[in-house]
Amino acid sequence: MNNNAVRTVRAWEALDSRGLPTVGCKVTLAGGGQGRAIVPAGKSKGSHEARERRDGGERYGGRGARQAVAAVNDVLAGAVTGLDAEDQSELDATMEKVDGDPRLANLGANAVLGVSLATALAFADQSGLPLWRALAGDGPPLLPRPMVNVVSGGAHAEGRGAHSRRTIDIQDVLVVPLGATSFAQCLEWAWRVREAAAELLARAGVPSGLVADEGGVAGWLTTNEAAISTVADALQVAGLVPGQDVGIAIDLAANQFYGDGTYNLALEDERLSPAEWLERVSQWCNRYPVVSLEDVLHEDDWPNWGEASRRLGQGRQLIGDDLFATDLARLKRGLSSGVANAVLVKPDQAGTLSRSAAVLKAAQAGGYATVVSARSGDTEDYWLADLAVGWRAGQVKVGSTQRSERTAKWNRLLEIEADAAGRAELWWHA
Ligand code: 2PG
Ligand code: MG
Repeated sequence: MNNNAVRTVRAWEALDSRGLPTVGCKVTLAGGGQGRAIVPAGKSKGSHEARERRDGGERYGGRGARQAVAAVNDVLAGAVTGLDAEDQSELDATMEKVDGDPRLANLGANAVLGVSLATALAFADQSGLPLWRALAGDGPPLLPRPMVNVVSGGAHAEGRGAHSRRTIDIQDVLVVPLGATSFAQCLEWAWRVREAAAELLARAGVPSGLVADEGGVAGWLTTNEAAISTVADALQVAGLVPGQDVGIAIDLAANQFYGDGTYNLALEDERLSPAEWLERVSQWCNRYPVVSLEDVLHEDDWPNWGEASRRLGQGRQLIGDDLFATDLARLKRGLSSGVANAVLVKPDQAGTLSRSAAVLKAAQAGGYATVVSARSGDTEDYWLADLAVGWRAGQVKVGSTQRSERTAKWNRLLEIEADAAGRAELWWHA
């Protein structure tokens, strides 16, 4: 019998970093290889993502994952048992067929992804290889350059406001250590900036110990721009050259404050037309060393995305997250109309590893940059780090330099770099 044949598949209800239920899954192969994965979940989700299955009812406020777990144990296990774990595309295609819905709404994308991931890990284990090596083949690893969260707002800091103080509308202000020459140095620089930002806020009387979902400071600020200027000031305090050593990245997550055709900043009590909003973002880009913008507009605001790409995408990374939703058809629309120039790749948005890899490859073939990303509700797993290296993605976004579900991925990347003993490459040396 083929050692790589799937022998058993078992799922259970696990918890993510927000304490919400998710799917844990273990796959064993005929040769004894094992893989285990826990599925992450987003909060600022786009409407074009694959569909998670949630139980409803009273348990966990309706967020239970028992139905998704049952879908694995009662349906998917039977469908994939005996399949060759080396053939990830066949395995994923089989599950897509059994589900029957393009967005995997019947069994649940959380069920399907659990099996997809655990099988990839089981195959790597069976082969005696780390997952990244099983995906990348020979050659030194390409470490991704990280984008690291410093100040958070929007859905990621929800509930962190108090009295009349609110958190910012834009979701994440992050740093990209452009000039660092190793992954370890990237992290140390990002840590320095986060420390300096927290210190600056504390000195200004803003509580900085309050941590958002991804480990960034849940800043109580009076304007959205203050979050960006704080990070820009923190770069100087940290002794790093803005725009050269370290650039600023912003995930606007504009879906979250879009309504009735306008972009509505609650903090400033402003309702901006798309043109006014783009003008505002463009001013921020002129004032601060902004090297990357994500979800600058609503996910279906295609005409304005075209305008944004012409206006803001020159010499700057423009990432589609909710816009592309790790969906090949949406990415192709972007590629053919010149919308954005980079894609965020989140396996749970796609529902299978094969779909995620196809989006990544199509983006790279079309000259778009690729950023493999965790979710705001993540887990202690580190397979995402292996995917970023194995797929040669170039960039990774995992959250801040604290909270164990974040450091699990950073620690894995540090380990891969250390194991390579000086042979690892870091994407895009300055
Ligand atoms: C994002 C992600 C990760 P969420 O918007 O890029 O930061 O957030 O998982 O809540 O969608
Ligand atoms: Mg995003």
